[in-house]
Amino acid sequence: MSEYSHKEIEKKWQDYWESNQTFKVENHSDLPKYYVLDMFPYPSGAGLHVGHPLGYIASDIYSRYKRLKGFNVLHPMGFDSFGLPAEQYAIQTGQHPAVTTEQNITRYIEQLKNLGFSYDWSREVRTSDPSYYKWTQWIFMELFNSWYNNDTQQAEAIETLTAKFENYGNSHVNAPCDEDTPAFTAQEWNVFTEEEQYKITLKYRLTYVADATVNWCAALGSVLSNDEVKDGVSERGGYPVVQKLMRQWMMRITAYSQRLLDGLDTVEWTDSLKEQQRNWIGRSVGALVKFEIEGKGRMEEREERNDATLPSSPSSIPPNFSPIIEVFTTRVDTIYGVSFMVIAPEHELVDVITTPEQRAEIDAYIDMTKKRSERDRMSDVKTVSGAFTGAYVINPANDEKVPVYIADYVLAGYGTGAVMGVPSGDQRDWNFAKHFDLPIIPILDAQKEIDIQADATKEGQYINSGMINGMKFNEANKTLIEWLEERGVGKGKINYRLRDAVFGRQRYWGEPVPVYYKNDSTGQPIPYLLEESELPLNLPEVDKYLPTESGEPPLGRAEGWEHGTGNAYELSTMPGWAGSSWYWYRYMDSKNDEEFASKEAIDYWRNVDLYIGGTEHATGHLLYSRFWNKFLKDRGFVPEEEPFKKLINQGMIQGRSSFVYRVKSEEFSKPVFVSAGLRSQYEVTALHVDVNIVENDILDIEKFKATRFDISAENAEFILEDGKYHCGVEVEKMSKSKFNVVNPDDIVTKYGADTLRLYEMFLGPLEQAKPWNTNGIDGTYRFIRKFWRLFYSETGQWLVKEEAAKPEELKVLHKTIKKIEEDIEHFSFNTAVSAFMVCVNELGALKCHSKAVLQELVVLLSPYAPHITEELWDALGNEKGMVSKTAFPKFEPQYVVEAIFEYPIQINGKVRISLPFALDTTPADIEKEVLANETVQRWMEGNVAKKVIVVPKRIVNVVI
Ligand code: ANZ
Repeated sequence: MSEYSHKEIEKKWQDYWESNQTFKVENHSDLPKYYVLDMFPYPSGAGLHVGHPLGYIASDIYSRYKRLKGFNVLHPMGFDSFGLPAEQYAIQTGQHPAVTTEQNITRYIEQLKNLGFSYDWSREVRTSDPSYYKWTQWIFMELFNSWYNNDTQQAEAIETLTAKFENYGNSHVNAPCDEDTPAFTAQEWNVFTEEEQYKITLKYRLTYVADATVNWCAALGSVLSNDEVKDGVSERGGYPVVQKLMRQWMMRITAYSQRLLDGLDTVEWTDSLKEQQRNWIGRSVGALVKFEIEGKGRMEEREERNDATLPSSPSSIPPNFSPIIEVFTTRVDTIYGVSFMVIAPEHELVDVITTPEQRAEIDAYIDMTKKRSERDRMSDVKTVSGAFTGAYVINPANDEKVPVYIADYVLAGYGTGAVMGVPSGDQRDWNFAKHFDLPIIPILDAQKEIDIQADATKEGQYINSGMINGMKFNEANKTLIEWLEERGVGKGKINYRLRDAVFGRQRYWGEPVPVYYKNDSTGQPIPYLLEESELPLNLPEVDKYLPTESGEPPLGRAEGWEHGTGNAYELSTMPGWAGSSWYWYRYMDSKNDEEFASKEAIDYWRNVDLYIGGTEHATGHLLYSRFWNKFLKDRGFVPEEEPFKKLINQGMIQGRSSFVYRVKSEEFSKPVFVSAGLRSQYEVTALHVDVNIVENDILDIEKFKATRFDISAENAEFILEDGKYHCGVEVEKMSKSKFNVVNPDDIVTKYGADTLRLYEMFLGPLEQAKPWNTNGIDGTYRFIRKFWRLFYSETGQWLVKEEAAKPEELKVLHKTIKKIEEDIEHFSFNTAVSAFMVCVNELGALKCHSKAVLQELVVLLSPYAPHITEELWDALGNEKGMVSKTAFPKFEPQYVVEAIFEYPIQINGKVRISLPFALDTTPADIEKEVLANETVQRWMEGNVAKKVIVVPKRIVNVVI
């Protein structure tokens, strides 16, 4: 093929790679391994737009580069194919989500294949496929069969827990468990019935059922995780989300809080991403302090009347009630500044301590709080509100009596849901004290009344502060914690903001949870796991994808869907993040029926070396994946503590919207549109126009007329500039509603995948957000054709010769090799593309046709533009279809060393001129030429040189 035809070339090589399985990799090799992973897509009905492949192009370039560098590279692709959109569509159309999902995947694969990615497609995974979700269910079962041992700092099989119970009861067990876990001795354990024992273990398992406050989205009919809720509405669809208490499957991710933090120090992620995870986990070092309740609460009233249940009581007093409120504080040093206590409106003691006089006020306040989400409550720092319970507690440090309030700035789910209010230490407390006219007790010498949040760690000595008077921060803390511990009224405590993860969705299109229920002796349903041999538990057919009339999830509609006889299956399905929390292992061995991946495969590939994807997964997917990975490691299934060694977030490609301007005038009987440059002369309304009928910002008026029926554009009038209609431009999110979606297929048809790949990289640094601009693509397309011209003449003649390369050509080549290698290593793909452009221009100017040079350049460019380079590699007479399997060109420094040196020439110690000499010129020849030079002779003013000193590659000095 002597004329560059991207259509023919790209199709030819894509077919060749496919039929020859060029990119299939084995799970063993003498070569070192390298695993490059893209965050796999959810196959949406809209297909890919040009923003989606950005990360995939970068990862493909890197994969191809690593292959050339001698690595065995695993580079797979698959689909995160359970999820809400397919289900919403199913609800609207009655189409089974499996059908639309399949269609969407087919379309995605077609689009991805058009771009020439070097995926090993034989390893493709789909999370909604039973052969895949069988293993998601299996991991769930492993989690259910495990507990977390704080002493060994790892998950262990549940049998090691029951062995401890048998020998010591649970007093020696140091493990996260449900709050209502009773204490028992070995003797007691051993006489429990099997059922009682089983129920105890349910409180320790890494997945468990609990009542949890969840984000309930009625419109979506489902629970959402915190990272799926943005500003009080669902991220998908923007529907209202409210707080609701529901019985849910949960995952004990909090057991891993510290390890999730520690692991961040061992991975190569950006600082900002690590910081987001650290904040999400939210470690605080502080103390728990017990305040005894005093005063006229209902508790006392109860004692007076000697009556356990008060007549007006909406709830009863907790069984293990002790008259204490425990607070969590990070500033125990401020305890002498406490002038009130605030507990969360949901705190279990609110009801118990509220006095009859205060009840109405408290009830009204609680009602108000229910309407606010946790997020609103946290982010609102301005509104000061609260209500007095009528009760008091005693500060254990100084025996002072302080009033107890409820206020919604205190969150029920954090710490103990109670805080000691220190107006002189905390801004919110200060605001609160001012509002309710509570005392502000200064505690540091550096402090004035207004000088709140004095950083005690830096300066200041405590005043009016009992046992810590005159001390500095660290000493004060230490002294206080010791003192509290000695008296049993407090202890040091590390708290995490991270919450256990809700693991249930009331939806159809997700993994069924491999659990069924059997009633216990009291008639309560108790969850039991399926046998491993019963997996996968297939998603049953239902008549509709909606909840049942009685409000059960859609799986409640499945007829005859039960385990054995009459044991109901769990009706909720797993959340979106289940299937994506382990998928990188499935790629290692995606066809395995016996295991989620074979041990050999896992031991060879270990973990992901380079992971590329969007920032939106910072606290969701990336935390859950790390959690499951650590769990799998604890149980001996995988070797590495962290799943993703290096992670890069590609920046978002924004849309470049085009606008037309409709004149807002009654005068005209038909619609009138004015070109952008003239719009200031009229009163106009800007309307989005489809970017696909705009080229270089010029509107294709005929197409516009034919497509905009909504504004009866077919008889519209256009006010033009130089005969053309110029569109206005704005950068916005790429989305259908803004008519700025550019489809990669269209670009590929017009310019080819190689050009698209180069252009996407050329747009700017990978990690930055940048607007798509189709206008610039011509330049890249020209580059590709110029590159082709080094091999074929305009008339289609083969230009490449076996002749030896000239030094200038070698210099250009090796300069480029060095630059490209450095750039790829630093993921600086945009600068690499410019370097290629410079190189091709320079070789063009040198009329370079040397095979030795051009063949190296072909290899160098192949990761970026795999099709054209495969074609030329073949034309150069190399092994067909193998440009990706050759070696990356080796940089030879000697070719780039400057061949000439500009010598400064001194006459009697003063530099007068400079003269260039080839580096291999002998000092004798330099001396001769310097003395013969006219300018030098003029400066010598007829004198004879006494001495000429030539310092090679430094200087020449002529002494007269
Ligand atoms: C007294 C104090 C004095 C506090 C002072 C701070 C400054 P982090 O770092 O986020 O862990 N707190 C405790 N539980 C809370 C809850 N459930 N809702 C809202 N606030 C809560 O913050 C811990 C600090 O936040 C704790 O330390 C407590 O206020 C408050 F000068 O106790 B501090």
